[in-house]
Amino acid sequence: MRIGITCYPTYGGSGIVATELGLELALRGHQVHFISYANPIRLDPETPGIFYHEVEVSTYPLFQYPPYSLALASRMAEVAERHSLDLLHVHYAIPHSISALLAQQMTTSRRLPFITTLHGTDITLVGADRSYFPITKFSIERSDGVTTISEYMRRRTVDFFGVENPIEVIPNFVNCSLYRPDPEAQSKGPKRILHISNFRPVKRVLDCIHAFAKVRRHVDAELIMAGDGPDRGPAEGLAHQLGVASHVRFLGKQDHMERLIPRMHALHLPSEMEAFGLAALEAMACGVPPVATLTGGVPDLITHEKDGFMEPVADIDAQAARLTSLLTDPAFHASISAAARKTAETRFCTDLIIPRYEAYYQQVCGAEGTFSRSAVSI
Ligand code: GMT
Repeated sequence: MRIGITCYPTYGGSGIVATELGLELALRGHQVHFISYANPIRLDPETPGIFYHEVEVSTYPLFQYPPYSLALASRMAEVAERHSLDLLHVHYAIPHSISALLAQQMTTSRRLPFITTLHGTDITLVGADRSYFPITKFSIERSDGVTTISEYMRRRTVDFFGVENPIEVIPNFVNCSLYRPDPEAQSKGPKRILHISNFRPVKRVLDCIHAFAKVRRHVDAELIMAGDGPDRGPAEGLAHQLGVASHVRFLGKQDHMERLIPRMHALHLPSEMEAFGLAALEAMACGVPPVATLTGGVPDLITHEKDGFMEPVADIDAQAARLTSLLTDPAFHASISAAARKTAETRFCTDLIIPRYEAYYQQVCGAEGTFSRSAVSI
């Protein structure tokens, strides 16, 4: 098939999922066209089957806010016509879904179906905002297909927006060959706790520092903070205030998480809300047990006390206790680590999940009557 994918190209779970999906689809013989304002991180545009089309947003003195959504719609329609796309698949509802709807209307040669994948904050924060609620609801209702990444997200979308169109749950996935344990790297140096996020308030990064200060009372550990965002400064300040700054490393944005994660001994994900928790899945695939919060779609991924832990949001003591036991009891660590890897392999590997997207594309295109067998390149 010929698929147009649009996502936020910078750091963030939805862009990562969209990029990995595109790469996997290309490997399976599909033609994938990324349409965005920047080349998505993790995307090598030289990959066979992958094409990248930049959206240029011209400014004009009248435009206090340059209309990216309109420039995106124009580019989507142009790419769809020029490359005979079978469908558009947009990640994160606002504004991508509305741009896709416009592109569909601008495509006159045939009907161009579009699928929207809801990732989390597009529903729980942006979509819940008064100014975006109506357009988010409209974008879901007008999509030819809607997927989301956890059963929690499906329920929440239906309950909150009252939409009646079916929403397909296709969970996040991980490449289990790329993300894999590295016991030798783990055996070197001190015990290491990892946090990965975009350091937004919803991630509660300060809880990582508070919990780490408690862990250090029992074990000579390091905290590795990967990513960047508004709460990085406050987290650095808190590390100094609590006297642990020399044991905390802020790495900033990282491109190769598959190289970093296997060296760690635990992942701390204390988020207020997680629609799924892709970082936890990537850690589990590397045999790194996650200590997360009992929130949103996390229970779709983690089985508490078997392949990871879920403690209440803001319960620093409980989270620190779990991290401490993982770092101080090697046998316990080994059993959770093995179970975490097994969960990733048996439930969330690319080989299991990508065919579900392919089947859904066929279903949506079939329903539209636009999808022709001759367009299939596999
Ligand atoms: O919060 C992030 O990490 C970014 C955000 C996004 O929309 O880019 O991530 C959401 O999508 C990820 C991929 O599907 C999910 O794994 C995250 O749980 C979800 N984040 C939240 O719900 C806060």
